Amino acid sequence: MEYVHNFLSDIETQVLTCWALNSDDLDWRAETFSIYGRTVTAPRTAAWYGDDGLNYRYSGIDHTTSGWPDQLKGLHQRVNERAGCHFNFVLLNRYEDGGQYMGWHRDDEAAAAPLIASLSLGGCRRFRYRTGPGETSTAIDLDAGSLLIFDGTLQHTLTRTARHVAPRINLTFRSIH
Ligand SMILES: O=C(O)CCC(=O)C(=O)O
Repeated sequence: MEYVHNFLSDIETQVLTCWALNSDDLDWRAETFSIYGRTVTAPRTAAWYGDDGLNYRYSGIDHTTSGWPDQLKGLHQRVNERAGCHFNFVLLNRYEDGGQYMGWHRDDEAAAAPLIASLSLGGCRRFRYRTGPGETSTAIDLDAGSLLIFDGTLQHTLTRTARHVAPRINLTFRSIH
């Protein structure tokens, strides 16, 4: 687990946040999952990009890609250099307010490498990770412009909060086989 505070400068963070929150380029989807026969809508929205011709399939949903937008090309390169890895896919999660979240899970699909680099934009939110259910968890408050490099096979969550928080977008860079 490596937390890089101020990975982006304030101005870089502002420009990227403005694009991510407002651009029509981004096709935000409210994904639905089937859990024990019930259809559940995720409490957040998602968008994605990646190298040409990839398909990251998780929770039964295909995520196909056809290249990177100009706004992410330089960032993609810098994240690769910082993490020492060639990421070929980015999943963007958007949390409109403190009621939107991501529950405990592991990113352990055979189709993806375990290393994830997660860039945070917008409102500061609490991330927790632990080795397994019932184990003690560790919290990190993810500030705008920070980069968290972590092993996605650890259990992790983006917690709900009753506090008033600004919308948050995070970009999780991944390597899909
Ligand atoms: O929004 C976050 O920081 C957590 C994202 C996450 O857990 C994931 O994409 O697997």
